[in-house]
Amino acid sequence: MRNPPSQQPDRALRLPRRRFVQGLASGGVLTALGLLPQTSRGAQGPASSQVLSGTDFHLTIGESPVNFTGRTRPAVTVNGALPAPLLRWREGTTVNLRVTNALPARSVHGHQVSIHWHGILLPANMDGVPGLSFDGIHRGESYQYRFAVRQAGTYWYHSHSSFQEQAGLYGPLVIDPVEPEPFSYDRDHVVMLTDWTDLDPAALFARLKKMAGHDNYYRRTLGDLLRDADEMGLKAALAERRMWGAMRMTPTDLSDVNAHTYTYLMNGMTAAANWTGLFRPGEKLRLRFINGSSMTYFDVRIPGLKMMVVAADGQYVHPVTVDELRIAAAETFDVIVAPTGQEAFTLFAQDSARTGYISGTLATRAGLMAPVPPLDPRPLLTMADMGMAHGAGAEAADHGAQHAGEGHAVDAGAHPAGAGHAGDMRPVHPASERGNPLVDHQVSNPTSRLDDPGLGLRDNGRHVLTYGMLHSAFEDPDGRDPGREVELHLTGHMEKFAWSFNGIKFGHSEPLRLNYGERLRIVLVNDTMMTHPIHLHGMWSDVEDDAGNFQLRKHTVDMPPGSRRSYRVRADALGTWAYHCHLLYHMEAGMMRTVKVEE
Ligand SMILES: [Cu+2]
Repeated sequence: MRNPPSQQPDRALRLPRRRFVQGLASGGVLTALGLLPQTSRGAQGPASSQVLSGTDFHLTIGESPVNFTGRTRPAVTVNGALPAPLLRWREGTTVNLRVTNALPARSVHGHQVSIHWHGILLPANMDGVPGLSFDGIHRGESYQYRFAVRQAGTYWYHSHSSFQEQAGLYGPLVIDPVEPEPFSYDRDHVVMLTDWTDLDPAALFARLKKMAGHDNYYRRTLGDLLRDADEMGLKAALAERRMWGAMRMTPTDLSDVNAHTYTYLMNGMTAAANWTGLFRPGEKLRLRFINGSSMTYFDVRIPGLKMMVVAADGQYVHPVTVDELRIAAAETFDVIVAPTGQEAFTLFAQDSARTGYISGTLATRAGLMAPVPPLDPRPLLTMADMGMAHGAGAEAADHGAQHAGEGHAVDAGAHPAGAGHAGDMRPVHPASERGNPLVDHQVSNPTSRLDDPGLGLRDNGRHVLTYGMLHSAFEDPDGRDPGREVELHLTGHMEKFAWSFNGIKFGHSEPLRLNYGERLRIVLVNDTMMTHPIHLHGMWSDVEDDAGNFQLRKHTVDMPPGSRRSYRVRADALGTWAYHCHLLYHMEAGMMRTVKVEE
């Protein structure tokens, strides 16, 4: 006879031992049956899946059935796990990683695989990007990665082949340092946030090309218009609407893909499965947040707890204490928390478009939960978010519409009066953007926005992390001033789902050539209305403050809509590297360049 589920908290452990991966049955299936998601397996988190440490690893990439939604789908897994095993390396050692492609013959996920070690300094032929670093790993074959570990911190690894990252091929990477760390804690938990879809990712990409707005059906209504007219006057409200129309989007287009398509996961578990990280009262916990999503920005907080941010992208920062942080795809943040006064706290990560969330729990024992907050209201993009001069509504709106419709370079003289002020950075747009059918917008007044918490996080009553608050805990490791400057514009066309640098898709672009040993400045201007986390392989991106000084070492630099940010790069890694937006479908659509570092 079966016991009622409430008396069987460890029921998941007795499920038939099929090759289901971590977190799945306790996600979709059990929830669908209305069972309580109190699995002791879940309570142990990723530690109960696989932690591999040392210097020699064998990783086998295959397909495993998962079920996060009630439907069983094929995921791409490493050693049968999703996320892939937590790899624990030690700075100063040399790691050997044998990666075998065991995908089945008719896998929808392709016949060639790869693993890229995100944010890791290594020789170019160990970087794992098919076509640039090596040929990829074909079915039945293996590739031997071997490199010296020259850094420490929280990183991750993922496939760089077709859409396998979306299908589950991602895992956490923790490197223990040689030197003592500048902070203390009693135990650490990896918190890896990802987005899962039951769709074949290639089909999702095809849908984006056909219907880029599929997941953004919040059209504004007549009621909204009247409310706007009340606030800004009818003429301005109508003009603003015209502008949005000309830009082929609405102020609610915040993400290309969201919870209408995705199920968000924490360490490979759904919110219902409630991943739980344990603590003993009085302990300090180090949480290693990793955003391994393909397309999702998460806003993370733990109601009732302050988070002291101690590292960004694996690199120490001067500690800064916040209530909330936004984590772009591919970024990592390490925070220290000191849970006290409650037995359970909710780890809450809502997507930046406020369509869904993933949550888990920090608790003194398995099976506890704290209240899960509601989603914040859905924010609206404003003219300022587009880097548009924010003058009187109508005038600025007409101006915006004109750019959007014609897609030509900005004539500075055409700016509405009052838009300019001292210190304005009037961008000179690359000639390749002019008359380009793949460019639907150009920014006229971009700023760094380093002090802007971001859309949906302003004035929310919480203390929210910004890039401006993050300062590396070390001086500029290079020390030289940049010898030259390269400016690149992030460009796109919303409706065509076309994404590029300077209006030129990857397939048509020339490599960006760096001279071995040089220190240069890269300036990025985001001419689109979406955020783009930009990742340079093989070398650090040393983000500058508004005065052009070294501020923050990163491997992935978030670029909000309409922003202009600069960073220094030391071209100290010979060879061919990838440089791209880390939103998977933006990269696939063409927002990628080859970087060649040559003698
Ligand atoms: Cu992008």
